[in-house]
Amino acid sequence: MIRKPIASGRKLAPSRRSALRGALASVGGLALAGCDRLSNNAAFVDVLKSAQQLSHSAQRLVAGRKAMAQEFTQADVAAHFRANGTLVPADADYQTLMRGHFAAWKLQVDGLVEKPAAFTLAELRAMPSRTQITRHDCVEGWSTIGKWKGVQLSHVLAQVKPLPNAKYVVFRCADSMDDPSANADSRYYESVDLDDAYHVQTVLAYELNDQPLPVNNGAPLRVRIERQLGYKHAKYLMRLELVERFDQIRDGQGGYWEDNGYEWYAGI
Ligand SMILES: Nc1nc2c(c(=O)[nH]1)N[C@H]1C(S)=C(S)[C@@H](COP(=O)(O)O)O[C@H]1N2
Ligand SMILES: [Mo]
Repeated sequence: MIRKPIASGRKLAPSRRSALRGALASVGGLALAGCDRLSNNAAFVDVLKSAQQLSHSAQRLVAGRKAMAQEFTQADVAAHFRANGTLVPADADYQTLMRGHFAAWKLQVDGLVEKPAAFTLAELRAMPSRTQITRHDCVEGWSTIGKWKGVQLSHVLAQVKPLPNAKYVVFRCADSMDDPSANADSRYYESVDLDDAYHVQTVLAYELNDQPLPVNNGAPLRVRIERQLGYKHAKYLMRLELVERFDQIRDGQGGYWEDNGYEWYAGI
């Protein structure tokens, strides 16, 4: 399901602007090769300027996977950030962590890495942080703008040192999606490739709207994958696993909703 692109009028990030400039320069170069009189022609310059009003999706084609998701201002933040999916994991191990205010919680980071590690919330909070106000788009057709604070996933990955064959990050969550007493593993999970893992706006968020991340929204830690739909933004993170392939995990599609028929790459 592809959602409608955001309307124009947004401010381009510097990296995006220079990519766009490069693209415009080559458009100009091609045209001038055919007719260099046009370079002094005001109408032609207008054509170039209008190219700056390219649709959001065309800009994305120009700038590629590094393009930034739109960031908003404090005035745009919704009074209440809607919650969806699991609201309070019923799993006994999560319930115990929650009762202890997540003091005993740790994020395990392992798989294809040189130095597997486990990080406490205090350790993650002590790392350099990024704050971003973004719009969350759920595949069900609703959106909410919220302010997130967390540590960039790239920063955490730099500490565990992914091996050359690592291609995806698998997010393992605390919440079982059906009867948590069942033996089969039905916990929520997700995965992204390294382009998204190292994206500037991919953060492991521990704050929402200047408050500790509420349980409804994934306490103590959830990931933000700002260029993709809501179901990629795994809540209740317990473990990050670096893998070369995910076709042998669960039903092999790379995520709980993917195993139920949704797209693995849910770009917006
Ligand atoms: N662990 C876990 N992560 C999850 C879900 C879930 O049920 N469990 N739901 C997904 C869906 S469909 C959406 S839209 C967002 C909702 O995040 P929110 O509750 O903060 O709005 O979380 C995503 N991540
Ligand atoms: Mo969603």
